Amino acid sequence: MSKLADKYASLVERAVKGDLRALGRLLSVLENIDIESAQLLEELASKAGRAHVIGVTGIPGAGKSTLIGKLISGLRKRGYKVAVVAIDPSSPLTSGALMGDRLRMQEFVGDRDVFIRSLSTRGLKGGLSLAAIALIEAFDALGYDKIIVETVGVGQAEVDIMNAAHTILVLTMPGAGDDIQALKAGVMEIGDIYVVNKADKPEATKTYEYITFAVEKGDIGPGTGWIPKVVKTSAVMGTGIDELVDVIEEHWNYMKENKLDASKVIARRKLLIALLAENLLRKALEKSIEANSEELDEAARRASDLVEKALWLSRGACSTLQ
Ligand SMILES: Nc1nc2c(ncn2[C@@H]2O[C@H](COP(=O)(O)OP(=O)(O)O)[C@@H](O)[C@H]2O)c(=O)[nH]1
Ligand SMILES: [Mg+2]
Repeated sequence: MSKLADKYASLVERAVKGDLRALGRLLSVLENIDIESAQLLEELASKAGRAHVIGVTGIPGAGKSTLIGKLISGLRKRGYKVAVVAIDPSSPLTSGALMGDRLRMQEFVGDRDVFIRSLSTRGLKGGLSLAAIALIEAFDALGYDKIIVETVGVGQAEVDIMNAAHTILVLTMPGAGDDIQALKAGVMEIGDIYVVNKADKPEATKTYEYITFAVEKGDIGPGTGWIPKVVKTSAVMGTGIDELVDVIEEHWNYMKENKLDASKVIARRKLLIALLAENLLRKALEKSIEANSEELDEAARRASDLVEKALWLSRGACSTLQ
């Protein structure tokens, strides 16, 4: 391990052993990346690439957080270690929604194989896409089998993050989205699985039929050859969850059988590298105003290393995809 990363070695070691406080600190370091922690991230990323990343998106109020709570239980029953990255569009300090997410996830306090992290869109020095992908790499390296990412799916960062997911769940609810335009916004049209949540409401049948029709017509879908599945759930009543977990597993198997899982990881790494290089250089340039040329040199060296890695990855990606 490099000298710089020595500083974090014991944190990583303790996190691997299941020390949740150490894990929390490690994640804070990664969320606010700098030259030192970039090296830590690279080392973690070198151990990652195995986890199944599940993106959950849909308009606010569709029931994403509630459903994720149920999904965690469903995945835990099947023996998986689960991490959640919840991206909240509002401030960490004032947001009731963030508190709500935490409260709803309280039932998992004490389960060492579940870890939930909320990221705010504000206050992250390196930006949201970078922080979210860094967390995905870290959870993956630390042996989490399923990493669930919740976002509202609008905005470039949210699109970046959903593109880093192997399986995209798009949540709709009765009444919302009974119009193709609603499904064409952001990443809504590239869902692998469409979930009609709030199926306890009678209007759910109409929404289910509507989405099934759009899928059959080929209006929506990921374009990978996978025909999207449409599933009805009631996160509140806990119905449809087992079926949803089955479909998520089916999609994961499809990705692996068609060797699409590795290409998703490569795409995620390329984005990570690009964001890191951009970030390191920007920070160093800002500092160069204070005439700290040593740090600028170091950042330039690290950025050029990163560019080399990106080129190497691109060549790797070509041979994987051919
Ligand atoms: N009737 C009904 N309400 C639900 C269901 N799932 C979530 N809700 C409610 O919808 C509201 C928004 O849920 P939340 O999980 O915060 O949605 P998010 O904004 O998509 O994360 C809350 O009041 C939930 O209790 C469901 O299946 N049926
Ligand atoms: Mg939510």
